Amino acid sequence: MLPDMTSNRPAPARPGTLITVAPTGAESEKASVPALPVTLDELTTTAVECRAAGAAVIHVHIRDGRARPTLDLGRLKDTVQALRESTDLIVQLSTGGAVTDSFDDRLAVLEAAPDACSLTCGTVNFGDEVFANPWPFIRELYARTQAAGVVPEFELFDLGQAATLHRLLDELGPPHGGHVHCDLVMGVPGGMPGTVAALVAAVAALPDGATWSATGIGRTTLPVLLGALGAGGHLRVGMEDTTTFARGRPVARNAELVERAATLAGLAQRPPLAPDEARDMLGVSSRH
Ligand code: KMH
Ligand code: ZN
Repeated sequence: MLPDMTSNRPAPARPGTLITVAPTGAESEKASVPALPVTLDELTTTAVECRAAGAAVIHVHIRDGRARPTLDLGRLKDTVQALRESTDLIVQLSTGGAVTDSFDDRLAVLEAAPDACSLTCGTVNFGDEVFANPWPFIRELYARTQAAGVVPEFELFDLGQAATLHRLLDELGPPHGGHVHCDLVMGVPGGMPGTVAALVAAVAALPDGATWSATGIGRTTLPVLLGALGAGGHLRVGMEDTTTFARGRPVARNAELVERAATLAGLAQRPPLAPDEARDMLGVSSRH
């Protein structure tokens, strides 16, 4: 008779799946993607729908009155406030912005006092553009997150960026909240490919004890999502990363991407974490 390999094993401490929704981004144009949420009303409606569908974190890029990407501080503050009033989602502001944003404007994002922010760990070719993140900028941004009490999510677009994350932690110590959480952004033209092989290599390079999510750009969305679930990771989905739900079928609402992720996480026996469970995991204090 075979031994029972399942008895007396501790249950995994965190069996759930953190789902982050990235609803807007800086790259798609409203004129070509009408479902993209660009106004504050559209964003808060999206946030409420995505919360109901299983999201716990919202990764936010905002647009100006003409739907162009902006890092206007007043708008960012209004956005943080409106999202806090309409949902209990963890509000993560992008410090990546658009490839055209200045380092000073990207640093100033923290003044909008979000719960969390993205922090990209290196420069990457970004299609025909360059998403610039030189070491002095990364270091300064990280130091400011520590001073401001904002929890960073370390964005890795390529394998070598894990070395910069280790350097950051070695030189400046742990992030606010004490926990390291990374997001693998895969399939950007110029970054690591959106493949399971690349995902496994990137996860192996992360610091001990770190949690991670992954997102695949465009047609890599589903392979990366399925690979991340299988490898014990968390998920980021949203129209920042893909505007196509299936071949020839545009995304109608961000919430349908969250619903699909939540369904697959449930099938994997790792249902979505609620925002308070996500706060606990990420070290984000409650502001409600
Ligand atoms: N829009 C890209 C240039 C982030 O939000 O921190 C950068 C980006 C990463 O989306
Ligand atoms: Zn972003």
